[in-house]
Amino acid sequence: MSLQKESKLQTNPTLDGDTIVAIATAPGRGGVGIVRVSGPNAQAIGQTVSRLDPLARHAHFTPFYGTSGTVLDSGITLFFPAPNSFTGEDVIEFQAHGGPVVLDLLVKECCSIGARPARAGEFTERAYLNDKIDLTQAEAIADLISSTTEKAARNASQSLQGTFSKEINTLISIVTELRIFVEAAIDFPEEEIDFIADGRVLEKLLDIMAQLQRVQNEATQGSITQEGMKLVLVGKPNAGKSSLLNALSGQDTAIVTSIEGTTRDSLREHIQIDGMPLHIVDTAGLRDSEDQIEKEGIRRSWKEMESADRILLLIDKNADTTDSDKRALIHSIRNNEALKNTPVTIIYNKCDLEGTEPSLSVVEDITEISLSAKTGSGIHILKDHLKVCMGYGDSMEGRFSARRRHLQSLHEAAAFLETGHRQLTQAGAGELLAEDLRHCQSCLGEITGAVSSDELLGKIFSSFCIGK
Ligand SMILES: Nc1nc2c(ncn2[C@@H]2O[C@H](COP(=O)(O)OP(=O)(O)OP(=O)(O)O)[C@@H](O)[C@H]2O)c(=O)[nH]1
Ligand SMILES: [Mg+2]
Repeated sequence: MSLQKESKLQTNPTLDGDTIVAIATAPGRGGVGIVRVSGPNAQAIGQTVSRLDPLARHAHFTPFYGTSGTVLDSGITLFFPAPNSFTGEDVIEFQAHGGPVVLDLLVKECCSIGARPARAGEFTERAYLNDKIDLTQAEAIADLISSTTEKAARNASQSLQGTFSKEINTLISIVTELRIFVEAAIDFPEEEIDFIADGRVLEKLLDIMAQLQRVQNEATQGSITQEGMKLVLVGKPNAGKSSLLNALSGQDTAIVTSIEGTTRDSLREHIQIDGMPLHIVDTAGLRDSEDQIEKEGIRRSWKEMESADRILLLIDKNADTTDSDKRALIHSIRNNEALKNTPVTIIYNKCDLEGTEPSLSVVEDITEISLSAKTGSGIHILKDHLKVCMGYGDSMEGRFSARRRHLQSLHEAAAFLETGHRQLTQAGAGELLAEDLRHCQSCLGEITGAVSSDELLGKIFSSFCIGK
């Protein structure tokens, strides 16, 4: 067990030997509903409720008894003794009838005889702290449950099986190996000259950099498949933002009229392009307004842009002021501190009015697409462009799911390797390279949870729902 986990077990009040209970199945009515109990009192609770001594991993069909002797329900009692359970602790599962009232009664019963209600994600957190799964696998459970596409579910399942963790652990071990090699050479200076001169370290370092890059590419793919990209449609009133939202989603989601200022509030739609999830936000048109409601709408448009992965800036191709509009809007986006790095694509809408064909060009590093939201012509160009922006290919089946936090850690790990590479090639500084390799190692360790702060763990597990 890692030091971090040991200290967590000692300091976290939730791991002081409490027995926890929650409904593990989705809320609502169903044929079967499961109440799960984990912790040192689980077996005794199982015995009290079922009035028998459950055998390990044996399905007992029993009545479920309340303390007063009344039968609350009947169903299957299952006992998974530690450490061969999901959490690594003694676990009891009651498979009852799936009604909210009967399951609540069972939970209350368990609480009255030695359990307490579980917090969100607490079962998975215990599995992690008891070394049953690592952090990426814990996250994969949440991702699998919340997957919105088949591909996302497949990838999350792969991560849960440990595919992503294996990649990270391989990287950690080759980085560690190289670091030990470099440190040993530093301790024996006469050999240091050798190892730098004969290029073995450089060769190994380049190999690690290439492997990390490959994992980064796959993780990026996995993250897009899982989380999708947030696109925010902005522009002046009547540019056709709502029409574009409808064209992309294939539905009449947003109200479209020829009246400027039709959209007052941000409107969201979740769509897929060939399996790539997209969160599209239609916003209120940007203009100076004295209208209180419109002003608030415009404030929200700017707020939405702050969390965008990409801004689609719509311009009416037939407006007299097309060029100055473009310059003014780009200028106001780039002048906003929070948006200065957010990529922008310019959409010249209403190309049908001109009778021109849809097209794509790159002007001063910004992609400009000419299309018609109304007729749908050129929408496929925009879709292809979005796939390219996100590095998403139909044929590239990501092998595992990943989150933004993982990409961030991989990115930091790669940056340390690059610095280490410079230290080696430009300064021949073995000590500094060793230090960079150490930092790289801990960035990678953060992904699987080998190295992680309490704050990070709190953030990850609190995003789970109760019973997970
Ligand atoms: N000819 C043509 N008209 C379009 C096109 N796109 C939108 N329009 C028209 O332009 C007008 C405004 O469209 P909207 O989609 O409501 O524009 P908006 O940008 O959402 O406007 P606000 O919500 O007021 O900010 C409507 O009359 C649309 O039918 C297009 O590609 N071609
Ligand atoms: Mg609108």
